[in-house]
Amino acid sequence: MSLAARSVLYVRLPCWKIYPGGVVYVADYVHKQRPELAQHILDLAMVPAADRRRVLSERLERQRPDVVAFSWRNMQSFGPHPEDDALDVVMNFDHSPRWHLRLKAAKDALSIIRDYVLSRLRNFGYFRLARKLLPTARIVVGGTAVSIFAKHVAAKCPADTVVVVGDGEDAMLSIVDGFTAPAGEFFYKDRSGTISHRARGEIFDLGKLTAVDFGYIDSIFPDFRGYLDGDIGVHTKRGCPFQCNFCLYNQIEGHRQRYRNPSEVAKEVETLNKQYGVKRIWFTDAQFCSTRKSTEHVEQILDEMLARKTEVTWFGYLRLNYLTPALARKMWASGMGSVDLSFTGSQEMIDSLTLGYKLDQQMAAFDMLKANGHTDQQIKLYMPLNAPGETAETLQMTIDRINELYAMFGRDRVLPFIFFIGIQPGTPVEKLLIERGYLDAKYNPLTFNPFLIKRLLYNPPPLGRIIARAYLEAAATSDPESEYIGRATMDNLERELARPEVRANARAHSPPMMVAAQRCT
Ligand code: B12
Ligand code: SF4
Repeated sequence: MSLAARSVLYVRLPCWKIYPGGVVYVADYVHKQRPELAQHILDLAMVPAADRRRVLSERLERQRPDVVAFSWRNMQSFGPHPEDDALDVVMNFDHSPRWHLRLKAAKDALSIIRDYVLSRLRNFGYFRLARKLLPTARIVVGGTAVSIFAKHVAAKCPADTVVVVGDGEDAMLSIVDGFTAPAGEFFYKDRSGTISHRARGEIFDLGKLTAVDFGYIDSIFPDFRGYLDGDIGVHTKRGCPFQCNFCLYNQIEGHRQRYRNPSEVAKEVETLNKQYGVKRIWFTDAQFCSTRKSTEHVEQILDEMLARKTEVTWFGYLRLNYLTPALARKMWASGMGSVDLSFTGSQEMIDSLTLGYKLDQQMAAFDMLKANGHTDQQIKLYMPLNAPGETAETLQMTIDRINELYAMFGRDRVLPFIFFIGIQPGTPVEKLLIERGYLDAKYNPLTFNPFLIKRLLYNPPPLGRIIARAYLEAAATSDPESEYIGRATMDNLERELARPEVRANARAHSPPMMVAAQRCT
């Protein structure tokens, strides 16, 4: 296809119901540049599983778009936590003292793996269907999952497919313009099946992302209104300059932080709130508030939201390095619904994970949040338990700090999330675990092998077993109505770690401490 396209069908591939912010930003941007282009969004997450193939083929036949653009969010989605059945399954399978629970876990694990395998195979099947029904249409695939595994995806795509890595706006514009002056980063499988790669030379300026025209989105996306009673994702910036050793967000978004105009962000929130009745916003940045500059940017956005009197509850991943009392007050006043952040209670683990902040500073920031308007909001602690470097002593320090937070905010309001790091491709922790022989250098991160999948969820002995038993005991004995499982788990863990023989055993079998790969500042 060398001519500019006249029509695009965006197909959001199935995942758990979650607002498809990525494809909305792409469609909105392309529309503002090429208003004459006909665009439509079909959201397969909103179509019952049994009907998806039929609905897609009917749409392709009826609409016959020049470009079929798929958006793929999750591909390797194993990151089980207490709100995900998979955590129970993994814990029971490896560590339950009862054989019948282990057997049941093995059965449940097979069904989870089956869904995992099928969802990936079905997605590739949708690409082939598009190629079969529309032999001359250009196929495009983008989204977070693709950004991580682009090369793998390109190898399995039909001919004449562009697999876009990272920001999709400029790449998609160049594709609808005829793909004669390509932009962005992508892999292209040409008509002969040869794959080429274009690295991103230019940087997409996020200042170009004006407030989304939701009237237009509503007109091309029939399921848009089906999301309005939940969390709507709003992006304020892209990129993260840190390198926490387990994280690949900066591979997806880049290391450099790029910002949207605060008043455009606030306008977007205002329109969602006042015209569409949206009450909950998720700021979908890798980190909503992290560096000094991004903290100033956040403050400007909150100032704009306060000036516009938006009435929303908002959420986002936070780091509290540069919090000030004034910003804390604005966060609460503008509707921050909970404090969501990575948490580990020892400076040793913060350094080992290269998280790049001081624990004392983080605890002082909690004090600041408490003193400047906290009422009943939850404090959600995403704890990378038993990551490389964890010892019985560092775990105990984490428990001590959580106890301090209970005293500060009230026990009921603090939610320690029990989760473990997932080893992701290209991260420092992956490199380290290959060096240590925990993983084979040639392992396949997209494997369907259940034992390797389990291994990618890092929770090794000796602490792994102690944590798992504490969790399983909490699941069996605590009442979810009156006690949160993460709190009960940490209590059990504290009791276990107080036993001298448990500590001695943990000490004797601990792997060596991780050497910090790179300190972020
Ligand atoms: C914010 C976020 C969340 C929030 C979402 C809040 C909300 N209401 O939106 C919460 C905390 C709820 C969440 C939950 C989960 N998440 Co999450 N999340 C993210 C995060 C940080 C940002 C995603 C986002 O919305 N970005 C903003 C939008 C604007 O960008 P985008 O979608 O990437 O779209 C851009 C490009 O991808 C591209 N693009 C997108 N579509 C298309 C289509 C075409 C045709 C083109 C050309 C381009 C294109 O262009 C867009 C604009 O530039 C990413 C990591 C990251 N840094 O990207 C993880 C991420 C997407 N999440 C991930 C996972 C695993 C999950 C969970 C499964 C975790 C769990 N175990 O429960 C759940 C699943 C949720 C679900 N229902 O599916 C993984 C997916 C990994 C993978 N390889 O499959 C990621 C990548 C994080 C990771 N671990 O690496 N998540
Ligand atoms: S601060 Fe760390 S965990 Fe957060 S996005 Fe950046 S690298 Fe990832």
